[in-house]
Amino acid sequence: MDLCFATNNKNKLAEVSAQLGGAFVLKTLEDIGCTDELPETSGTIPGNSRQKADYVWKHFGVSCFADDSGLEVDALNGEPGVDSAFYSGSRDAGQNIQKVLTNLQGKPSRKARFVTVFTLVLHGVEHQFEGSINGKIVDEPRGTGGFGYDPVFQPDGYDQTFGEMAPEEKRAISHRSRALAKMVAYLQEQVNV
Ligand code: ITT
Repeated sequence: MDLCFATNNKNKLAEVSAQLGGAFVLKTLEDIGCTDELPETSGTIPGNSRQKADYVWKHFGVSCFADDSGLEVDALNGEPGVDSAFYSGSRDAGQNIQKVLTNLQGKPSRKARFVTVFTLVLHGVEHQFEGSINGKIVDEPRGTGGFGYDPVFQPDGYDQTFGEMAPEEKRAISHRSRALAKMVAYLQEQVNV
């Protein structure tokens, strides 16, 4: 079946399409003729995820899902959290990482987690699926893989940051893949794919 992934983030699209395999035909916003900026004004990750999926369903009538994600750092009271994309005031990953590292200077804890909330709107019926992974913020960026904060996030139990991992290694354990696995299990119960 066709499902639109309501994202403008090419890295999210690549990670999700690699994991979905052939079971669903993934449509992009471009495929459905959506060039609008999707709303993200709720102030929470689940709320923004819902806003993006609802917008596509209401305006385009297409079954779809959205991903809102963020990095939550304990010593920064959960920042950057819902503000992860624009933490430094720009989308530049290097500047966002630098702000996290600067704000963490002198803090005893470097514990953090990545969180993803998917909102699926299937023929108008909405469900949410969450995935997360715990880890820590390393002292300096390491690796060139992934995107966003991946070079400074080292998952618990691993020596490498997400930025140092191969795409399939990140995919095996990531917040996004955990949320996606829950959504795919739900979809397989609902529809004959
Ligand atoms: P869409 O809203 O179009 O999906 P976006 O990039 O604006 O794309 P978010 O609002 O969810 O997505 O912003 C989350 C930000 O958190 C994202 O821009 C990255 O900087 C960061 N992020 C999300 N997932 C990540 C991951 O798997 N690895 C590293 N950083 C991630």
